[in-house]
Amino acid sequence: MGEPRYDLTREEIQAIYDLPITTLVYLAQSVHRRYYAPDEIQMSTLLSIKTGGCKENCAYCPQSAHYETNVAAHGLLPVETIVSAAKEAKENGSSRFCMGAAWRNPPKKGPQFDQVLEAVREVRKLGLEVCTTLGMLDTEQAQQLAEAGVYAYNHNLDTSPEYYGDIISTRVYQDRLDTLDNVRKAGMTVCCGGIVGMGETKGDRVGLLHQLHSLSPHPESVPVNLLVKVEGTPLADKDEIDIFEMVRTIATACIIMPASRVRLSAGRTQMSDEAQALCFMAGASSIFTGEKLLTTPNPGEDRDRALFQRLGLKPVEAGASASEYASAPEHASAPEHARSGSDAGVSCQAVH
Ligand code: SAM
Ligand code: DTB
Ligand code: SF4
Repeated sequence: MGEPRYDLTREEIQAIYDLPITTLVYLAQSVHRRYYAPDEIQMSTLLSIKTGGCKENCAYCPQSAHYETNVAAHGLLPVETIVSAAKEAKENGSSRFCMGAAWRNPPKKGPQFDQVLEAVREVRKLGLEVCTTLGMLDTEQAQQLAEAGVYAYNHNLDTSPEYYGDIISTRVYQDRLDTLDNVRKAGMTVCCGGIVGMGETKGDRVGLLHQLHSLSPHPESVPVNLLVKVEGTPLADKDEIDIFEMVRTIATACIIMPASRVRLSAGRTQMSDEAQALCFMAGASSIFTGEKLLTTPNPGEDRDRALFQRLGLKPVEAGASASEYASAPEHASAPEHARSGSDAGVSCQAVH
């Protein structure tokens, strides 16, 4: 008691995932509202600061140099361009600004990495939480990013260890785990999740959830992406996945990582308003806003504003989530039993 659990087995997580959807969503929502206000959605904005030409061969990714896609590649953006995009994001209600670069790993020390560090310092000054996703990091790079003011580092495990090799062959699962370790040791928070709809089995989705659950501490934020099928990538013609698998993945993530903020990430353009609402009911409490994710379309401010209005949801104010997770005000004000870490236990009792 007192701490979230990290020891649920794959079978136990599978049993949660397989609950009748009514029970699953109810449990996820019950757990979620012990940690977070049920009507608040945190908004992040993405900017691709270096696009295309990536050496990795991630089968879903339009930015891989291994595939011919329509992405307009560009080198690292100037700091001023990044800062003006961050200002606009803040004006549009985002509390977190996430800079993504299509790198296998950022170049070692030198002008490019210095430019990233400068951009981080400048965006931080705007009062936004800074997130970066730049590929694999060594200990020193992680330390430098943390010192420059990076609050969260996004680095996804994407799928189960067993399916990983079918999706990416230019790196291994352990490479990702090593970077996550370096990020933790440098004191940044971890943003780590995956993709649903890549032709994986239900067992693979549960395998990913099990990996995320086993990270101690849990990733503070867990992005769940629905595959955006991009022409030219090997996954362009994958069959549509049943959207309830997305809902189940989100709900299970909320139950087994009770204090983590689960983000309904890529793929919202293909989802109906009703499907998105179901994801919020299943405990998703964060989205990416703006017309574009990194290179693919996103619903945009107008559609999101209309959806929030219909659903009675509101954005978390900029700056308010800077102390997200254990020290967040909503956690501090949660009743003691709610912070006792018994949530996953409650869910499991319901399962067994
Ligand atoms: N290169 C860095 C890396 O791989 O960590 C950072 C950028 S990468 C584009 C960030 C994440 O976006 C990937 O880990 C993947 O989960 C997600 N992603 C990329 N393409 C996607 C797609 N077509 N559909 C859904 N998610 C995607
Ligand atoms: C994450 O899990 N999803 C975001 C963010 N982390 C960096 C990226 C989604 C990218 C979707 C494809 C694209 O727009 O290029
Ligand atoms: Fe490169 Fe990241 Fe795309 Fe993989 S997901 S190809 S590492 S940009």
